[in-house]
Amino acid sequence: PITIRREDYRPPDWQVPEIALDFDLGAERTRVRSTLEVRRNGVHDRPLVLDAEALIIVGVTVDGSPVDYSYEGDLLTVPLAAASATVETVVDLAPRTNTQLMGLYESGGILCSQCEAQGFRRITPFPDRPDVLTRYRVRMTADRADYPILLSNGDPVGSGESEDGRHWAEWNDPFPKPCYLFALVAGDLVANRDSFVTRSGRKVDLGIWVREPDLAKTDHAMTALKASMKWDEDVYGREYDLAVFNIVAVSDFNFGAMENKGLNVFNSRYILADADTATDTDFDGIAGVVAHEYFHNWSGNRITCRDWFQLSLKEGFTVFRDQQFSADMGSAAVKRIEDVRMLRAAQFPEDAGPLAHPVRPESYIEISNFYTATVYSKGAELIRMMHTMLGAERFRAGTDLYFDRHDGEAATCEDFVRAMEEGGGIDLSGFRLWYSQAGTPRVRAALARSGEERFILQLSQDVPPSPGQPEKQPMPIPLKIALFGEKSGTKLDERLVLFDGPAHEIVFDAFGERPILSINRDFSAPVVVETDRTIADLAFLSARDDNPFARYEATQQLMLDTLLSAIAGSEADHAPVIEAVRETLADPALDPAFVAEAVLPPSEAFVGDHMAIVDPEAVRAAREELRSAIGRALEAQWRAAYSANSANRFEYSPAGKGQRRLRTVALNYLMAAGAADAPALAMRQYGEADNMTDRQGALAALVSSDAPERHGALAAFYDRYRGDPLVLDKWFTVQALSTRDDVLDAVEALASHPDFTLSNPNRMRSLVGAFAANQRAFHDPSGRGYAFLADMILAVDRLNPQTAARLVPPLGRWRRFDPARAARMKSALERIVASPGLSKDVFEQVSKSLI
Ligand code: B3K
Ligand code: ZN
Repeated sequence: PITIRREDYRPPDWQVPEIALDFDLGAERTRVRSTLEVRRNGVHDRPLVLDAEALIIVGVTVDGSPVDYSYEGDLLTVPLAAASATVETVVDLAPRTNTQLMGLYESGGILCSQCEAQGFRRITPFPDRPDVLTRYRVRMTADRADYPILLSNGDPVGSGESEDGRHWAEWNDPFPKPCYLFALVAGDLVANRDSFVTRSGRKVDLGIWVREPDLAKTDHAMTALKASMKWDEDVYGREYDLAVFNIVAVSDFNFGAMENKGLNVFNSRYILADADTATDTDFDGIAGVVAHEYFHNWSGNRITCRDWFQLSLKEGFTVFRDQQFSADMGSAAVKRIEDVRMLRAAQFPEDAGPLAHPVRPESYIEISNFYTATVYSKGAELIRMMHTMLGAERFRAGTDLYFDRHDGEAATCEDFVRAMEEGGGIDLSGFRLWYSQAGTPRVRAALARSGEERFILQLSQDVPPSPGQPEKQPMPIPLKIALFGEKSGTKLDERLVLFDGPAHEIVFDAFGERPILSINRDFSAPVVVETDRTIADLAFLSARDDNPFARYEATQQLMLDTLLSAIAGSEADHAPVIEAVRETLADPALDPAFVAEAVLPPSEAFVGDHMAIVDPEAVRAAREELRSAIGRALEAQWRAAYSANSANRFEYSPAGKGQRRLRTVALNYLMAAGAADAPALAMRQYGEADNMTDRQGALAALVSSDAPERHGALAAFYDRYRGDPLVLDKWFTVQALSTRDDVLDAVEALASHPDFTLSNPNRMRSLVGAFAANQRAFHDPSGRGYAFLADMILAVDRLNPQTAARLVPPLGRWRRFDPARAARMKSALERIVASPGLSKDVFEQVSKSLI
């Protein structure tokens, strides 16, 4: 396979200012006639080379005459003498047999397209690269009975009947766009319709298109869409630019959703929700993804990426924007905690492993493998750091300049940074390292007394080596810090420190008492911080820090330190953690949503990440012991929290969400305490719930227990929801994530369940993805978990390489485990890479994981 390098970027040989597409649609066969106006770009004599993957070429003409083209190795080469020409291609494709879900495919009877990153070449021959910007006119003809609705980008400009029960529609998108933003949908769909009036007074027709039985589950997405449109006007001054905005939900989709211009296509799990079938997390996810895709209209579509190495230009920025939106719509503190938890669960391990890459990668074999936590979530942290250093107002001046200067262009990360420098008035020369250096910086912070009166904060950093980058330079790290008086409890100092050398000292004058350090408040930088703070210091901050994130973090650190020393074999002292949890539960100033986050111990994976060699059994045992100790010591408090938070009517509101979350956390502690009535409480919660959050919470608690009730609950859940694929996914997931010892047997059996299928990415991930995230079960010493995952990767790869490749990273972490496990993980990888007919997606991930 060929490696593509960032340094090899060259502008396109040909531009395509206009395209007219004519689709004769059918699930078995679709014929695509495509008319390209092409223009030679610069002075050269190279032919027109179009990307074309898995297409049946019916004919090619230039200015109306047949031409001697060649089609080899996914490239269609057309000789062209003039500086401009009209090139027409006619090709056939077969949507029904397209299991990759890239290009034009069929999902539940709907024909839909997915082009990012390189799917357009599977629809029609085209220079499939994001720096070719084209105006699209699209005509679709299809059977009216099967496909009454025909949608594409932009505005509808005409429709009518044709012969034999077929009909047609035409759409026109006035905004030049890269081909990855092209979309087409044909199907038997109904819409939730609404409208939005922009701040300049233009009316936009909104439609969320689904299959008829799902219509009642689209209100939440619509509310989120309108809120996003308003928010982007208020916060970034960005107005929507077409008369129509459509969203379509489909059940077979490789990832979350796609921001096609004026026609977003969504995985149905990020659209459909009602109280009975969706959890609060689902509701939040829907609002976040609807906002994310909508925000792409400016950060991605109006200004796109010059090449795929710049992916974080649109993704990092847009994730940051959706995070800000969700923070504004609910609890900012809880949102920050959730985002950091995600970053640590997915991005930190990626950055520390064989697939580590900079936010702006230098090379790839398959670009689909680079839609990563690093490009997305770390990319968002980079934007956040700029926001922190500039402040909201100057940050806005920077984004205004960026949008102004690059509107209608394909831009680079460098363009964004320069706009921030000039618009915001800041020097970001050193900051650019964040785009080019991989690896999570480690910061050491020690607060020491110097003489009688003064204190010195000593900071040092190092950035660990990563593949291809053995030596690192120190990074500029914005650290929000504060000092609290140990005796008075008051805040003695608070500032933003820009730490940009290998080491740095800050001197504080007399406070008259010992200060306690609060650092990386709000998680101002995506780094690992090690401090010399004592258990008492952490307990102090856990009870009194006025920064909610820092307060949460102190409790987590306290729990982590406790777990790590238990794992290391010392007598586990649970008392400080229990006291911290007791205080948090008793603090009337805290909202339940925050409390629920703060009292949960860090995940098994997170604890494992802090060990030299991960010991999954020891982590599980220590964590379960701690949970049980907290449960027993505070049983009365958990009972009180459980009944205080039993709302009797579902309401999707920050307060309602917080109560439900804390209630199930309390239930889990009562289960961990071994309270005799806990399974009965769970069963009652399960039976009485008027919402999925409570029901799933109760089910998950039971499924991890030995309570005999668990069988009945699982069976009842299955019977009730077997007809609803998104809910059935949850049934697979709770079993795959169970903490019981027999998970592996259960998962293997579920893989043969009639409702399991490899061809639906949601279902596949609900079982296989969830299982690989269950540290103790996946890393069963027998190696069965690894063999199971390898089998799944190979089976899925034959259908859908993108989805298969995304399952590889858990096996790539073999260096983090003992020699016996590492050998088994490696041999699973070796078995995969030795298999004939491997996709380049899986090949890239596996071969890099073995180095
Ligand atoms: N831009 C798409 C992701 C496309 C993934 C292609 N493998 C969704 C998003 O980030 O908004
Ligand atoms: Zn995105």
